[in-house]
Amino acid sequence: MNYDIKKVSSNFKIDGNFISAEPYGEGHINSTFLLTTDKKQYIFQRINSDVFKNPPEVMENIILVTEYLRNIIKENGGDVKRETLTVIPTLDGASYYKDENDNYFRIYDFITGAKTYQTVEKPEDFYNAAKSFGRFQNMLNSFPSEKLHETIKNFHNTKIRFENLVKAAEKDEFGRLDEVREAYEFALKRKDDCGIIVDAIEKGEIPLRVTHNDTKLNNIMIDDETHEGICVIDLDTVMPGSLLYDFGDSIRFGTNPCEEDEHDLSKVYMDINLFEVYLKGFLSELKDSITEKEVKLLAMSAKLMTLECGMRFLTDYLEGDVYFKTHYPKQNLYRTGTQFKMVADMEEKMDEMNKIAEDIMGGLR
Ligand code: ADP
Ligand code: GN1
Ligand code: MG
Repeated sequence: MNYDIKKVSSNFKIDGNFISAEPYGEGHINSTFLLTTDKKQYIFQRINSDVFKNPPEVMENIILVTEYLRNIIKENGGDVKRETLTVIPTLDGASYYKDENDNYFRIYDFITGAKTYQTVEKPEDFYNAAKSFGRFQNMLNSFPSEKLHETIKNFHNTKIRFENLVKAAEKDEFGRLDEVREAYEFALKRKDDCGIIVDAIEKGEIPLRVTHNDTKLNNIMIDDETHEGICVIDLDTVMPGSLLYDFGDSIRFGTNPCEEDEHDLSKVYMDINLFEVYLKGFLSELKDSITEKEVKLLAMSAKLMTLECGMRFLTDYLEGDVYFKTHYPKQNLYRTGTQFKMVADMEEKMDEMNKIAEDIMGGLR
């Protein structure tokens, strides 16, 4: 770590005197710390500029989106301090600080009385998360999408994710292909699936909307008392996308009863009850805007987002673990294993999943 958090934070308009900064949370991308002063707590982050090539554009998006949300929350009589992120400005009034080593930093108000979860502990929490992600999408319905920068190009282009995996395997820079052959072949067999959403967007069969694009359970703060999904966080990838990306990614992460890097794959499966619970919450918010075609692709999107994420973990393993944070040597390989086990299980349950989606939507029409 080539930065001193106390020194960096002195460039921001924070309340009180610095006491400590401790690593915080389980995000895979940014470096996150809980910053404590003698008055308040904050979230201090070093933005990962290997992943986000243009951090100022990321911050521009976040300011636009949070200001937009703040107005809606105010109109609805909500609590703007807890229901969206608050960016703490620098002494110069900027949304980020860049140091002499080209590190980019930002500070958020710490949202109190709520936390994020790594796995679903209570189905109600998952239902509430679904409602919040649905509401988030609704609130951004009329947001002028042309104002948003594409913070990561082709983020959910599953076809390109597939091509990247093949390139990494062909290069096999770290000599890991033999070890991952089975997983690699699993992905190769599903090449034709990769175009299902991307092609539907290209053909104009499903709409582009402003979406979150990273809707896993630990990107939503659940209130400790009411268990409502109080605030959608991690807004780095808010950009034009498909509602199916947001739905599918929540199912990928939340319906797996285990951690994302579970070693014992016999414990990993897609909990279809949780699929139903999430779908009910999500559609209760989006029933009026979701299209017929999107409804037909809901179940498939869960599989595709899981396949895509598995391919990304596998690509990163083949490329020497440079993208996702890892805490031990084969973590990306274990993550790949859980994703592909989930994909296989979803394939077996696909008819049932589709029927659940049709039934829930039927009841709401
Ligand atoms: P990453 O992009 O690395 O996933 P996140 O922005 O999601 O980083 O932050 C990592 C974790 O830090 C979150 O999962 C959450 O637990 C916590 N966190 C982030 N922002 C806040 C906030 N404003 N208040 C409280 N906790 C937060
Ligand atoms: C990353 O940043 P975080 O941990 O919320 C990743 C997502 C993956 C997810 C897998 C910007 O999310 O796309 O689905 O890990 N974010 C980025 O857990 O790549
Ligand atoms: Mg996150």
